[in-house]
Amino acid sequence: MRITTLSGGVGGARFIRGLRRHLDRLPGGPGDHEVTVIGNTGDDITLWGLRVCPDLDTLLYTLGGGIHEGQGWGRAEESHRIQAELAAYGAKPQWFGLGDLDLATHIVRSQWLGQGLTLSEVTARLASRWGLPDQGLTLLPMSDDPVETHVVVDDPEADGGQRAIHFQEWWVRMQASVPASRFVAVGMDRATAAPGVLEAIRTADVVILPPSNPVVSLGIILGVPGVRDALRGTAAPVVGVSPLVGGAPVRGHADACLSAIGVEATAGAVGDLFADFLDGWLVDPGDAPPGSAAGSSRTPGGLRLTAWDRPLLMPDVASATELAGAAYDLALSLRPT
Ligand code: FO1
Repeated sequence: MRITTLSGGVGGARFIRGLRRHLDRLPGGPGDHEVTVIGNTGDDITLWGLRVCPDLDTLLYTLGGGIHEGQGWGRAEESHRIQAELAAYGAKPQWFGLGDLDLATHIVRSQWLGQGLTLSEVTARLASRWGLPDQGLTLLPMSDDPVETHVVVDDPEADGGQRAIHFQEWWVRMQASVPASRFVAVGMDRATAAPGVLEAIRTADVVILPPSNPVVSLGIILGVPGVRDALRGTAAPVVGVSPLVGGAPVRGHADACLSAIGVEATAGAVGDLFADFLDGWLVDPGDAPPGSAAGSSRTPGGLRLTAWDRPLLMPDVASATELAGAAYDLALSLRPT
């Protein structure tokens, strides 16, 4: 089976790691299922002349076994000697922590990009080092063209009373504490889907949207020309997993992002964001309308909800494997017989 997923950073990566483990346990064994991950690149930032791709790196490290498990980003066994030296020189910014091992990824990616390789080619090389192909995992950036999510915030001192800041500054330095007026995917107007992205959606047997941020991760990938149409047109069942439990994000600042686009922070409202292509939506038991049996309730927009029978949380690999298995089974149940 060919499974295609769209993913942001931490939650998506943990879910896909669980999905891979679930598929490996199925009777046919690991070789029976190929998983393609379309990774968000809107979080990308250039620092000290280096191209940093946080969501792609979180996927590489999580799926390749090098992730800092507690943070969900960056490397395990990390040191920060270079960062301390940069601070000693007064190099800016100092709010984005780059570890010594992580820097090797940015250095080699920047070198290869500088030699003319595409982001897809670079990502394939990085994925090979992390053993993803051997696991039946293909990681594709959503686009080879640079796209950066910027956040428009109110600023009385700025012209017009607003200014745009890079997503990472809003997310990391401000911890999303400043209300976002809107998000702009800078470069999206000139971007095209990376090679294989639209095909992976169109030819999939199953498409799954992990519990990534619906606005700044999945929302950005959906903005890549052709992606949303491919999701609407694919014969594969498309199943998503709510990133909210009881109106709050499981992690990150999805609620701050949703309020910026005027969407209620509920599983149903988020599901309705994708109702034009979703066939199933897995929600926390507390988020299914009261009294509804699994699979029989609907979002306000009419999307069919299926309540998972335990919280959507993924505190460990085993729970991620169970949740991913439930999403996969829901998708299989929606395949035309
Ligand atoms: N997140 C933080 O909260 N603080 C950091 O200093 C930080 C550094 C960082 C470096 C590399 C990287 O790949 C991710 C990093 N992140 C950091 C996480 C990152 O901001 C988010 O994971 C994504 O951009 C949102 O999914």
